[in-house]
Amino acid sequence: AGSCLERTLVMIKPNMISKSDQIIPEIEQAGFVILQQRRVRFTPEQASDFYAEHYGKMFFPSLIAFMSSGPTLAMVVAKRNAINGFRQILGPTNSEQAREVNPKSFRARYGTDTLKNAMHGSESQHAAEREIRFIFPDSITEPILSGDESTQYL
Ligand code: DGI
Repeated sequence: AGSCLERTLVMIKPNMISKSDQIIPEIEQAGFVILQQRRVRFTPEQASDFYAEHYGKMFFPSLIAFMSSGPTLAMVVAKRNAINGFRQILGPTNSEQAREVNPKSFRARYGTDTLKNAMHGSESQHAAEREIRFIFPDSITEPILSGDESTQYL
């Protein structure tokens, strides 16, 4: 463990989908392999399901409105330690904080604030598995979690 090949779900959110041609090569240059890619237009109901853990919070209605305001580009990307590795280059949730603590991060450079933070990256192995299945229901469903080399899929 600690260096196993993982998949994570990355999304370019509606406010930055127009920058996809610029952002995608940056993801690849950071060593991530894009395995699957899909443009989705979340309905409010789908956005609510995707972000169900935040139901009831103050920002939930604005989050759902934002995520269903236009198309999103979703990708399954792979790398060793992809989940934590992508969270690193993604930066913190709040784009303004990202500009302070990690100015090179995606959210620092492309995000506006906490809500319109440009991109998504799964935050745990459990979340990655769930989110990949949510967006790519036909995706490989074998475990991606184990450190056991025999479970690697590439
Ligand atoms: O995993 P993250 O996207 O970094 O953060 P999260 O899972 O805690 O929250 C999901 C999204 O919900 C986040 O990308 C933007 C929105 N959000 C989270 N916390 C706040 C928020 N939006 C507002 N306006 N205020 C918040 O405190």
